[in-house]
Amino acid sequence: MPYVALVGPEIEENLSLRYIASSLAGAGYESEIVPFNSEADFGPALDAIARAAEPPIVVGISLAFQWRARDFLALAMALRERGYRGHVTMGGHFATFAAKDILADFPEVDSVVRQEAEETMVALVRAVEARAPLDAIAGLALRTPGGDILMTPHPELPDLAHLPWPDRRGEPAACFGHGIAPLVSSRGCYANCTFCCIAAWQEQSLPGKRYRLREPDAVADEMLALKRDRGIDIFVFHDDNFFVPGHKKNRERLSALADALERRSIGRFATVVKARPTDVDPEVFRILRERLHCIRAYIGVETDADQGLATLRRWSQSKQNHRAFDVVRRLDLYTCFNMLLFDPDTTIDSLKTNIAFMRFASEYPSNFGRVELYAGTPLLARMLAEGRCRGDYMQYDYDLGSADVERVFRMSMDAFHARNFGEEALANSLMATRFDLEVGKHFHPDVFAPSWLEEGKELNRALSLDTADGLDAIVDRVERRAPPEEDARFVPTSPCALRAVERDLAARARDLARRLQGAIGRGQPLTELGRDVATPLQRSRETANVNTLYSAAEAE
Ligand code: B12
Ligand code: SF4
Repeated sequence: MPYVALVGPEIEENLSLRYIASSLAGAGYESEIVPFNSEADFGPALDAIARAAEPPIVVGISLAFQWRARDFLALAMALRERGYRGHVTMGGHFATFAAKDILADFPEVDSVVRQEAEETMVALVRAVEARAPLDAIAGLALRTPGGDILMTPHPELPDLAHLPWPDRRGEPAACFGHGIAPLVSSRGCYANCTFCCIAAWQEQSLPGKRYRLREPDAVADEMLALKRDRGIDIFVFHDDNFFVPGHKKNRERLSALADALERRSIGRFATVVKARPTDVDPEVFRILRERLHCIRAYIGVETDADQGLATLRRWSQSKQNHRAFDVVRRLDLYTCFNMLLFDPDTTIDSLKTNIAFMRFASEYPSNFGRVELYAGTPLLARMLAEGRCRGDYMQYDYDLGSADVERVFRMSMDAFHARNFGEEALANSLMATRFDLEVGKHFHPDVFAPSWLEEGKELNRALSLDTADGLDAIVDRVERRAPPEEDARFVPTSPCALRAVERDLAARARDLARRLQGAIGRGQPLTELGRDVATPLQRSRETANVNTLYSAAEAE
């Protein structure tokens, strides 16, 4: 029986692969999902395909995360080295935008499936099985016999109303025994931020609109099935943006979903969503909180500085950021956010504004970093045009707008990398503790002590304020023109001082999670995993290197 191997990160149920798997199943093809989450999975992933009793007819490799592209390309190389002779294809955002370069540089890869892939992948597998030509299939990038790269026509987007639900094989994640599932009620986002590959990708298919929706009843049907068949209580909406433009439309859409769930008597459940600050309207969020039982809304603040809002084309203003947090505070809704402190135009003043915002919202978990230049984005195009990029299509690097800001960036990454992006990054694990608390409060109010939530907020506040203090101290040092050669010995942000704060807060968080678990008396807290659901497992190492992984494979 011909089958397809689908390789990608399975940090949680990977909807990209699982939507493709269910479409393949609908066409009569089995698939194997091969997780490749980190370097440690390289050998097992390779073996799963290269040592299979029967090789898959097609290997589909996900290149949704650009920072992992080298790892996945290394896998394609190692597969060929091990003698795999079937068709190797790639897909996802990065693969779509870099299709020509990938096919030109990696002969191991036969094709790239561009854009949303459910239907193209079925057509591709059918054609490979029948040994039929591939150039009649829309949505592909191919190498011609002459070595040129052929882009077949842009594909039709799949009709969300008719796509089979994602394949849910395997055990679901859980928090205190409450099953967790990711799902989507839409694809795309109406906004058009300069740094966002989602907007750039959707713009290719639906110019000017950039999103499409599923009907509330269809979403409610999927949620009910997940609840009944898999014991899911917590629904994590991975929609790029759970909201549509216009508060009235959002009120109607959210109410329609809540009504549909009530009609189905779904019982107790909770949701997790993502919003832009401009989506946060008191009435929309009241419905979200009270009727869709939202226990966490990520709010994409990204920047509060007028300069950053313009550079990133956020279509939002500082007052809207502040208003959004006033609304969630009034609703006592758990929120988290990221700050893109560093972008190509960042000034010292923008840094100060953004650090002040971290203080303003300090009881909510946050993280900060630099804007990366993702393939396909207007920001990358601008930086290339300005001659400011280093590296190549695989990963572009750049210097910030001024030497002072660059110095602040270097010092803050040295100081805060472990806290923000390390293996046990406290910025992530405290989000998990806060999630545990919200799950306890929502599902177990009878045993939940309100003081625990205050303790949780205090932990978040302590971390945010410590980070803000450190960043302010760095900015101050740079503004005072203190000697750069002594930056590494700067005491307020020395690893020793920062790690001591982190150890203390981590111990308090574990203690809090243990007390919570003792009271609830079932399942495990997410704190034990060290990360929240849907919280980016930040890159723990610099981008892995093709040669390192590839030689590891050769050595086996
Ligand atoms: C869920 C999610 C996660 C989950 C990961 C879940 C998992 N896979 O295990 C979590 C929360 C852990 C996560 C983490 C991160 N994420 Co994330 N994440 C998403 C999100 C919101 C949804 C993905 C999804 O499931 N969509 C629904 C499915 C159905 O759509 P899809 O993924 O587009 O899949 C379709 C096509 O892309 C294509 N396709 C995809 N894969 C494949 C494979 C093959 C073989 C083929 C043929 C086609 C194909 O076909 C699919 C079906 O139509 C996306 C946004 C987005 N729209 O993709 C960001 C996104 C992918 N994440 C992003 C980033 C940056 C990260 C982090 C690096 C953030 C950080 N700073 O730490 C981390 C990295 C994690 C890691 N360790 O690698 C960026 C990637 C940008 C880029 N070009 O690299 C995105 C696009 C968000 C953004 N605004 O920029 N993320
Ligand atoms: S709001 Fe978020 S998802 Fe939408 S375009 Fe901007 S960064 Fe992308």
